[in-house]
Amino acid sequence: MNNKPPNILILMTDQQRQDCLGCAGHSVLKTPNLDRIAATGTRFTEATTVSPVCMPARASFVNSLYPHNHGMWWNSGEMPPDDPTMFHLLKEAGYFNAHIGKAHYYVHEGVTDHLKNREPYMRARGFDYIHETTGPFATLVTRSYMTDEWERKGERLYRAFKDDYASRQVITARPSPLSVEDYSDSYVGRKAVEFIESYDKNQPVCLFVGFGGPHDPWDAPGEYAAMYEPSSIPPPIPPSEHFKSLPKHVQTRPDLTPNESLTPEIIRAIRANYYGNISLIDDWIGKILQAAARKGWDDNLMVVFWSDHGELLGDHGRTMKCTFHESSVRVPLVLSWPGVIPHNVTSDALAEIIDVFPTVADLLGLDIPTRCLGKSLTPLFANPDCPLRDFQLSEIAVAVWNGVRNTMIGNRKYKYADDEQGTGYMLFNLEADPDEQRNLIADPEARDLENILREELLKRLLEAQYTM
Ligand SMILES: [Ca+2]
Repeated sequence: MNNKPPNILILMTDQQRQDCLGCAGHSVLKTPNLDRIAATGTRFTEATTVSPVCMPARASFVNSLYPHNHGMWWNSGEMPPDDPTMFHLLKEAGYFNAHIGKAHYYVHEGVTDHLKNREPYMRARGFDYIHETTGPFATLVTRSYMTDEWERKGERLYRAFKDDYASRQVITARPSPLSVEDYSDSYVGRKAVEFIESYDKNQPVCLFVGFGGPHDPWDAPGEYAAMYEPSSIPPPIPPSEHFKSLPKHVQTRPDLTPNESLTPEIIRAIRANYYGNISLIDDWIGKILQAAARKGWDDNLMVVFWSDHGELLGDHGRTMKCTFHESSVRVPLVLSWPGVIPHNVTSDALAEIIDVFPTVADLLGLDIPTRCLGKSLTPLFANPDCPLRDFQLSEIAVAVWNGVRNTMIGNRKYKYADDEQGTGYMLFNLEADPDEQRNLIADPEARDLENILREELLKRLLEAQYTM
């Protein structure tokens, strides 16, 4: 263990699938910089989100609790002011905490007209430097330093951005009217580089960089929109017969855009554009790592890379997330700290995104707060076969479908989901059916399996009863 505290970079993307990394064996997508982080660290191939939607997942990441603990089951609510976060712990340990880009720990749309008005909220969650941006859709209605810059440029950039979005009522892939330089992920990447270059405090720093992409609406700009040839794009998992028996929120995009517009051509086009957006972010991650190296940080640098949830991207005839299918709940998760975390290692342990907080605390030699419900991954760095947990838990309530709470439990072999009445609606044998084509919930021969998984689900919920 290095005795000097490392600088920490937490790099996150919004809505990036677990399989969308070059180092995960993707057949088309190239992510050389993310691959480099993985080569210098440990990549968790089976990591899942504890909620397949923005705000609950992000709140859970910073407080290591599940949605049923912190109360945010959807993109609504706020983190309680006295809720200790990973950043409070780092601050107590002497860190200067900076946030650049999308945080989304409170509602962006309709609550404030400019994100700078919420800096006291962010400060109360442990951040010392705050430069927030909205995700793509909230940018239509909520201003930020990014939209200020667009307006300052005087080229009607903000107007062009809004007009473009207004014309995307059906699912489509089309380059943003913004240049590569002005595109939101370039803005976030550039601000992160500038922060690193100008950092002059005599404190270790934890810099959280939140990219708003590759979240839809599939508007990667300029050359990135043309980087991947649609005809080379791997096809989606087809819809299956059982799909129509699933709850409405599983069948349909929460924003109600009809799935019928998802033709094979559109799916190839949105996939190609999504990959282009990931490549744009990957290029910026390369520049951020270079800036850190120029500053001498790479002598002792911890890097965490993760995403809040996946993206169906045409799988099962649907886009976006909010379901418990693999494409939606599995996320990339990489931790790197050369000399401490084993390099070029993959682990298939059943990690959850709430494990990062206790892992970072453990690696820094800090006491893990007892209320953290995630598990430290550090025993896996010494012994990759060390048992972690038997099942992963994920929760969501989709507001536009009456907010019914849904809970999932799963591992590499099985997956089960039910609603708040305890009615099971999803049961997959992932070993026999990795594409989740045969829902066994109504299969009399699967009753015993369903009962076992429901019991495991209840056990996990009993183990995680902390209430705010
Ligand atoms: Ca998200």
